[in-house]
Amino acid sequence: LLEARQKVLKKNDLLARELRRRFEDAGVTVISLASSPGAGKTTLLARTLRHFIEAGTRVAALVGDLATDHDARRLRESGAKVQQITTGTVCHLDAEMIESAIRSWPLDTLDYLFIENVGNLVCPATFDLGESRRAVLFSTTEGEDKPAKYPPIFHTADVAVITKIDLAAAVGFDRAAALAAISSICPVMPVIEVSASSGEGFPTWCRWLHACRTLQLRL
Ligand SMILES: Nc1nc2c(ncn2[C@@H]2O[C@H](COP(=O)(O)OP(=O)(O)O)[C@@H](O)[C@H]2O)c(=O)[nH]1
Ligand SMILES: [Mg+2]
Repeated sequence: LLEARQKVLKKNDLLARELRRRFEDAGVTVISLASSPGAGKTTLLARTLRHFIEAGTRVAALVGDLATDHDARRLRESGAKVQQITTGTVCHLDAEMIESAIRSWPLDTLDYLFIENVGNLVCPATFDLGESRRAVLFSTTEGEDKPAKYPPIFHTADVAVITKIDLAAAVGFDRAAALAAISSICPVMPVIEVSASSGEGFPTWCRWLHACRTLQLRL
């Protein structure tokens, strides 16, 4: 079983490496979002797509769920090209799913491609999607100890995003404990605190996205 699992991961890693090369050659910055269900990935992404489209930035998104195209329909309202990937019983996206979703996409017409992973803090940690940067989100309503409970996804992420900060006071969110939990797992992890509803912290999220792209284009 272990051998079979290692083979699957190796195959995924090779394909992800190839995807990353294609994304870099096309000049597209690929940002993936992982979180537990309901942490606010789609809401943040919808606001991000709207904001970028208004600014004339070329954006598209892939979104993974076990079933339904609800999120893709929500995200398409921004005007961006969006494709839903339904995984059936699979609890994460993998590089093969990404490759087949973008096969006919002219990548060089994009500045950013966002990938919303299946809601889950466990399985997405193991699967490289060829993304440039990975964001892990957790909301003020989920408790402060998520990083301590699910270290692997935090280890593989480039930024931690605390979402729904408009609800922090109402749910008694202990901000200092949450920041300590993140830094105990990843001492140098940047943290962004945002409310996709009120827009608080949203400019910081956008600045981080811009920095990712600037860095990629410079390298
Ligand atoms: N108050 C508040 N609610 C939010 C925020 N972001 C998302 N939500 C709500 O949380 C629920 C789940 O959000 P969704 O974006 O679908 O989460 P996903 O499953 O991670 O994609 C929805 O009812 C959203 O309206 C936020 O910043 N503040
Ligand atoms: Mg969603």
